[in-house]
Amino acid sequence: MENTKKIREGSVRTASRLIRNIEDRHPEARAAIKKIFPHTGGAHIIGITGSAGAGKSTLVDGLISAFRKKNQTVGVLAIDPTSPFSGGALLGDRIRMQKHAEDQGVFVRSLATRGAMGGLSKAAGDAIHILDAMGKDIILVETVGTGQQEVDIMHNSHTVIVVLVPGMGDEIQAIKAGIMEIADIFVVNKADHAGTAQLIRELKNMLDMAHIPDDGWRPPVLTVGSAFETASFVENLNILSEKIADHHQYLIHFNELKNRLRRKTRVEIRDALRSCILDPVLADLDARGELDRLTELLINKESDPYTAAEEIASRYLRKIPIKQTKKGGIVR
Ligand SMILES: Nc1nc2c(ncn2[C@@H]2O[C@H](COP(=O)(O)OP(=O)(O)O)[C@@H](O)[C@H]2O)c(=O)[nH]1
Ligand SMILES: [Mg+2]
Repeated sequence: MENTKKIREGSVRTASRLIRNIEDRHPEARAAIKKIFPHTGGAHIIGITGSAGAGKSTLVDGLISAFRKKNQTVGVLAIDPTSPFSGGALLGDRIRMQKHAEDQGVFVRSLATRGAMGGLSKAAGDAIHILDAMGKDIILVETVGTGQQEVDIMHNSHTVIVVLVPGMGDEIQAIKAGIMEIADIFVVNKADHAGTAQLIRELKNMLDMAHIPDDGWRPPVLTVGSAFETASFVENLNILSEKIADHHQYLIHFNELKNRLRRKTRVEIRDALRSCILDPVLADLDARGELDRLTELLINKESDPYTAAEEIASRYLRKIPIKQTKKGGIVR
C-alpha cells in the first residue's frame, strides 16, 4: 500500500518511519511530504515552549488526557535539538507518556535533527504535516528554549503556549521578546513554588502595556497549580484545554486562522528554499574547497561577506523570468 494511504489510515509504523526519514534528511521524506501535503490542514496545532525543566512535558501529558476526555485524537511532537539521537534525552518523556501508549487515539514522537541552521524548523513543519495527515484533531508541539529557533518552530502552530515558572523574577524581561510576542496563552507552572502570584502580576502588567485592541485576543495567564496535586491539576488542565479551544474559536471567528496559516506557510516556503537553494550551494562550495578559500580571503580582508555572496549568487542564480501556471505553480 502506498505511504500516503497508510498515513491517512493512521499507520503508526509508516508515520514513525517517515519521521525518522525526516530526521535523517532522507530524500524519501521530501517525496512523502509532497504527496501528503494536500491532505493536511485539519488539525489544531498547538505549540508549547519554555525553558528546560519548566514542566512542559508534564503539561503535555495532562493535556493529552484532557483532550482525550473530549474524544479528540492527539498527536505529540517533542522537539529536542540537544538530543544527539532521536529520543536520547527524552527517555523520561517516553516513560511518562507510557500510559497513553495503548491508546490508539494518541501518537507521541520525538524529533531530533542535526546540522544546518533552520533545519529544525523545517523538520518540525514536515513532521507536523505527517501527524496532520494522520487525521489527529490536536497536535501538540513541545520545544525547549525561548530563542529564535523556538520562535521559528512556534510559527508552525495556530496557538502558542508559553510556559513559565516562578522564581525567574526579572528574567521575564530578559527572555527574548520574540517568544513573549507570539504567546497566545501563558501558563505559570509549578505553582507550588514561591513567587507564583508575583509572576502572574508581572505577566499581566506586561500585557497591560501591550495595548491589545478591544476585539483582539488578550493572552490569558493561567496557573495549573502543582502537578503533584492530581485532582486540581486535572481540573486545571481541563480549564486550559477549554482556553485553547476558545483561542481556536477566536481564530476562526475573526478570520485569524488564515493569517496564522499564512504565517506558517511563509516560514515553510523560506525553510524549503533554504533546503533547495542555500544548503546545496553551501554543500557544493564546501565540496570544492571554496568555502575554505573564501574564509581565508575574508580573514585577510581581501574580500568582504557581501562581495563574496554577490559573486556566488551571480554564479549559481540565473535571473529567470517566471510565469504562473493555471494551478498556481511556477514554470520557467
Ligand atoms: N514542584 C513541581 N515540579 C514539577 C511540576 N511539574 C513538573 N515538575 C517537575 O519538573 C521536572 C521537569 O518536568 P518536565 O515536564 O520534564 O519539564 P520540561 O523539561 O519542561 O518538559 C520534573 O522533575 C517534573 O516532575 C509542578 O507543578 N511542581
Ligand atoms: Mg520536556
